[in-house]
Amino acid sequence: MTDQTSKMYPPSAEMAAAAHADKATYDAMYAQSISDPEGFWAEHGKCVDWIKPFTKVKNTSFAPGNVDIKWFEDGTLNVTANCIDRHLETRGDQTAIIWEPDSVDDEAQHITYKQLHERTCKMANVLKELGVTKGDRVVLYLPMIPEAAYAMLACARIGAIHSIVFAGFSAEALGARVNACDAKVVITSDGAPRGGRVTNLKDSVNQALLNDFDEVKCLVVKRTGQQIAWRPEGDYWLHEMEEKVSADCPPEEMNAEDPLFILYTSGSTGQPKGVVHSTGGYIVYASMTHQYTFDYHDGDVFWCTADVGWVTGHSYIVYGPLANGATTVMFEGVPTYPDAGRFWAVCEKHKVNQFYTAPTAIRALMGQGTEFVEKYDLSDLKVLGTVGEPINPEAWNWYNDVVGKGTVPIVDTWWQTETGGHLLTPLPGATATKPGSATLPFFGVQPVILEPTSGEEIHDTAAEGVLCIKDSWPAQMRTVWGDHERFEKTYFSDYKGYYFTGDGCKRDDDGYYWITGRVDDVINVSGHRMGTAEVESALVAHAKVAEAAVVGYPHAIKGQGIYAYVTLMTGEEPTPELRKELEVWVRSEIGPIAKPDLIQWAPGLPKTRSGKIMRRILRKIAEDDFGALGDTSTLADPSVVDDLIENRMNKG
Ligand code: 6R9
Repeated sequence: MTDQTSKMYPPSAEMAAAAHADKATYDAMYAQSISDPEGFWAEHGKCVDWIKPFTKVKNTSFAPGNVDIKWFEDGTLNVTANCIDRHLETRGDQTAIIWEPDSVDDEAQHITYKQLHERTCKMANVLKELGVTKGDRVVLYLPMIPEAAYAMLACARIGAIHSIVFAGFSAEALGARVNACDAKVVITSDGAPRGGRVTNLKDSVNQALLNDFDEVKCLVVKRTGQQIAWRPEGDYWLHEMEEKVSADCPPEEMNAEDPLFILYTSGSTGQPKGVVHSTGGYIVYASMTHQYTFDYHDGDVFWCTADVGWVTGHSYIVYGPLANGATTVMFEGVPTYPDAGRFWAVCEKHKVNQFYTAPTAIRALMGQGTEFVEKYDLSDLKVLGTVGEPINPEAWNWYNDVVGKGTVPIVDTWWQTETGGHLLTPLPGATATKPGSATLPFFGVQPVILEPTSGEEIHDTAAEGVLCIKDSWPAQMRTVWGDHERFEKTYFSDYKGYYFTGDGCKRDDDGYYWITGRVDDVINVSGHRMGTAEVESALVAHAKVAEAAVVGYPHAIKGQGIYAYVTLMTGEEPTPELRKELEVWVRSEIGPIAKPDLIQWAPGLPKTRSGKIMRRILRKIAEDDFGALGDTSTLADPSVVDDLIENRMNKG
């Protein structure tokens, strides 16, 4: 690893001096957070306002059969009191949200904290009118419009639990998630403009609800004014309901451990998991990571380009920035519309100080040339961030040289839906960075590298294996919705006493961490997690498909692409039309992000004698790496592999 570790980018002296933490501060705070977690979090837990202050800080166990995670357990608070009310006196007229619409012809909106308060309270009262009470679940299926933030906060205001379903998911996927958490209300909009095209979200909601979920109410935001089909009963316009309710809605007093939200994410089985996050620990950690990782200061304009349908949008568009009284940018569009300069045009227009995006977006823009960046004044940028997948050094260098002009520090933040906030990340004034490394742990985080087979912790500084975390941090997920056993089994059973991340990792001689990618059957497509089993079950649900195996393969823009091996039912012909049909089928079962990039017809799949598909071999074939298939002696029928290779070479 010497070649990778040789190039270091230390923070500038100005940055180190002005930042919340320089190296000495980071070192001291980190040391305290590990030697005295109780003391450290007792102090930093006060970064939010409590209704009833906590007296207990940490009560957590990763013990097999008894996994239990509680932080600040006797404290009470309300997240919206922290994200809105406490700012009203000092910054009521400051912009809380800058909304940048999809079309450059539409005007941006600047929503002040006072307005945010009013809209959130109104929406909260509308939810109450619809019968929503504390603990009820509300599904959000919305474009990137301010109402998405109001809806999240409105739920938090009254103690309802939101579950956001990415608006790019299909009606099928939406229905499954409404069902899984037994939601009372779905909030959606008429249409959703994105990249100049409009999708009809209400149609998908109707498809999802009409047959099986008549009793689920639907609250509709008017975004485009297009024609939509109304269900016979149970549909309501938000703007009509808002006329009838008051703008006063006192925040509900919540226990620190009450759930704040559920967010479904892919794992190695076919069924997505409902990741449950708590109220107190989550908001403390979202606020603190937002402040330190991005070195956020009062008055800064912060832009995270994620969608609120992903955890990144939860923690770093809405909860973290608003808890800190920031101005947060919410962008409805895509990086390449109307052209590849849009991100930089928006940075210039709104004088963005911290910009946070994904490697897949950087790679896509990198291919379009530097002139799209150079046209714009990016001199307000102070910190650049990345998240979602390992960033390759070429993309890192382009981000650093072309966007940051070599003077803006890059924070490569490693974390997960399950972790609620950053676990490995540089701090801009403290950490010398290396292109491609997520560097060092955040306060309170104890990463360890285990030998994958024995599960032994590797204590040498330089190490390679699976990444686990030794002890809890406040924003750790608390359970899988409705299935605590699955929570224990997924994260705490392979390596006893540790939280297992599912990622492979190297640690170099300087103790820096380098994520090498998932070690389970999860692939990372454009920074979105996709369980191979989910795509497989969608494929085999098609009448003409007998069997399917899905693996990831290297893709220049997406990081990983979806490669599907498909065995057809006897008598079915493998035609180009059928290939198209299967692509459309998977889109409608899961959503466009799950569409296979390549489908290879497979007369047979390589299986062991006990019937297990040998994915290792399928991965190698998909990578065009035929020389290194490894041991194939346990295959029931080794000739299957030769057929697949031959077909792959003929691009069959
Ligand atoms: C926040 C988010 C989590 C998985 C994670 C890892 C990959 C995320 C990364 C990264 C390398 C980074 N990942 N950030 N890999 N470097 N900076 O992305 O959550 O959608 O749950 O995905 O993404 O593999 O395990 P989520």
